[in-house]
Amino acid sequence: MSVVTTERHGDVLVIVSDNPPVNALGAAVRQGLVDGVEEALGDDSVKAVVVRCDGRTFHAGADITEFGKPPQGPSLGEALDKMEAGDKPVVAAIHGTALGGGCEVALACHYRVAVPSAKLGLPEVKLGLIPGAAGTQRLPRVVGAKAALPMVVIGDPISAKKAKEIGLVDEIVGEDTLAEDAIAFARSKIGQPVPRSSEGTANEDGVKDPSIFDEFRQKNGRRLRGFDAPEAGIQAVKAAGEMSYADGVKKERELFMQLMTGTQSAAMRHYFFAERAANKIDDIDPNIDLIPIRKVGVIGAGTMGGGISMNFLSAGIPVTIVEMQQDALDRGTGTMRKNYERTAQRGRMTDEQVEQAMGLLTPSLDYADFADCDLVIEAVFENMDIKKEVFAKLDGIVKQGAILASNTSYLNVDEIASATSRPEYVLGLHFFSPANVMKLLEIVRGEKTADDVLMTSMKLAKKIGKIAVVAGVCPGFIGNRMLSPRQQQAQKLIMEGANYWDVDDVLLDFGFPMGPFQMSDLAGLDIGWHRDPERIESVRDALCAMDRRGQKTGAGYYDYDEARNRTPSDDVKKVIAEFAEKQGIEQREISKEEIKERLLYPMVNEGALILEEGMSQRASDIDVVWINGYGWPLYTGGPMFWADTVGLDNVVAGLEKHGDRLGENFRMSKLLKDKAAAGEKFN
Ligand code: 3H9
Repeated sequence: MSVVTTERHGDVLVIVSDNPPVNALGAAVRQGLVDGVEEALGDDSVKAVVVRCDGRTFHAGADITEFGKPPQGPSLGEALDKMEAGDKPVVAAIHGTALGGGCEVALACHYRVAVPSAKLGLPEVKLGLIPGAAGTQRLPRVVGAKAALPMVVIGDPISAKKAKEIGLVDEIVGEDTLAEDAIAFARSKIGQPVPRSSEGTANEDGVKDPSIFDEFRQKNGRRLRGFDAPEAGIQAVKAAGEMSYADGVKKERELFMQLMTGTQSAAMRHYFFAERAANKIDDIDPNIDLIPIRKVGVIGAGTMGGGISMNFLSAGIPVTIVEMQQDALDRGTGTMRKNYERTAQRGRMTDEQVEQAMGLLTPSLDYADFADCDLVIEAVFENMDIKKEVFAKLDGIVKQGAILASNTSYLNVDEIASATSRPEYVLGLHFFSPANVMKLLEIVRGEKTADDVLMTSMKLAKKIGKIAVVAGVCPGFIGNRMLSPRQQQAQKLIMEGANYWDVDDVLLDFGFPMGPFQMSDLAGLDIGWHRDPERIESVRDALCAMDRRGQKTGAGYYDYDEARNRTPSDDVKKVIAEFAEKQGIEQREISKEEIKERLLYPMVNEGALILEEGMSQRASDIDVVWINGYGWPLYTGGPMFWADTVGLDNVVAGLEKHGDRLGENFRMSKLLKDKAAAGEKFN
């Protein structure tokens, strides 16, 4: 059956697309839309048209899987020009998410009606693109440049209500009566001159006050740093005010094509599919029966335990949180409340929602209160003996069939599981700090973890808004295991003479939010310090003894001014040089190129080892971990995709070139070497 069909309702022709799952605008759909419009225009008895979709959503965009392949059938732009050009009113009937090309379809229609739950948006920027079917030219003409900017440049969808407020939607219709209401609306417009988005004049706001563009750049500069598409989006929206519609469309096309053929968009499209692939567990039936999770227990009310608890409370799942001492419990729950209240102050939660969430929390000093929990997560001190003690205790208390999870970031989950009589119910749920904010969740699959336990955890992750990736049991799992060689290289590099600020700057320039030495200063150098100023065994000991304990003392690796701006310190450089001399390491000048290669290539190698050992299901999972947990720049696609763009042969050659400098622990991955030799890629 055709993916696009037409239905007659008296004098109204309804064009219906049905292309699951998201009614993406593939070649067949575009052709169907053109055919439908031609049918309407060619038939005198048709007086108005409705464009609608069956299934869960209005068109959610162009078909991303077609990108990079030879174009087929009519382009979306051509189809939409046809749709807009006629004199019979065309009404878009929107439910679900009218995104990207879908929003452009709606814009090309003369009118738009939507159900209250619908969302509209131009998320192309999240794929490293801008809209490519005149969205950047029609939208500002309908809603004004000021309202169009965030939609094109940030790309978050807006609600139907907001869309009505800014003039993008003409009428909100009944949630369950969209089809009929859209037909009635279309009929009410018969005989009236049709408003064409391409002829709108709302874009004049940007001509009258061109400062809105710079203001927008300034306000969002940090968030958009390193990305190419946002600036292209700003230019396209600006062009909508300065150029004729036809020239504006040409400009949009130029910018779109530049982005489409660039690496950033390829990387971001890779990430789009990577995030969805990470959800899938290769050897488990996705329809397996899940364990109902109605109540969660959390051990530890510190930063981690509190943050973990908030995820469930926010999702409406009751949490019992247990601490050893009343004051620690009070402090922990107090912090959780404060965090919620701060969110409410920022308008992202109502006071009622704060009370609702906190109302689901049961603080306790007694493990016995975990008895009826369906999932218990421990977030206690990172020490194997303590963890095993905790799990043995849980095993005796928590009902059979419940999941027991460790938030360990490093330890052997199989060994932890061995402390229980039910290792198949044990797994790792590695949250990242702050756990109520960070998106990533590493789910560590133990040797004996049961399939339903793993799948339940995956689904639960989605429910609490996390991006979950499955990792196998190995020290540090995926994320911290790959961080380790980078940290080792950073330390080695400064001993060999690299400026520590160059090490930070290389990572900043690459797109990380922060380098390792800035990070140490921010966290505080005295974390885990023995506190004996006489005992100086490392650079860190020396700095702490000098009372350079990080940002909080105004100095760490860097000197800090009042505004916390950093300046490199000669004193620190000297301390490092003295240490190097003591260790017999000769210092030399080290280029930024070498720094970059020695920080990043060993990470790729570690990722390859992780794959080789089956600790990650697929290379793209590793990319998802590093982008969401460690600030790896999205526009490079993650470490493994980035390595593909560098060329695996270049990565191997780089690693071989640095040879012994990589340290005695360095072990080249066979998988990496083989792939490089065969001219293959990870993705
Ligand atoms: C664009 O429109 C360019 C234009 O300006 C014109 C150019 C000329 N294409 O996310 P889900 C798949 S750029 C192909 O799990 P949800 C997805 O991979 C596009 N496939 O569901 C998954 O497959 P699988 C602008 C797509 O309910 C399945 O559908 N639009 C597309 O959590 C279900 O997806 C966007 O960027 C697509 N466009 O969320 C919107 N979209 O089951 C992108 C989805 O095999 N899409 N798939 O893993 C989304 O944001 C979400 O999918 C959506 C649904 C919110 C719609």
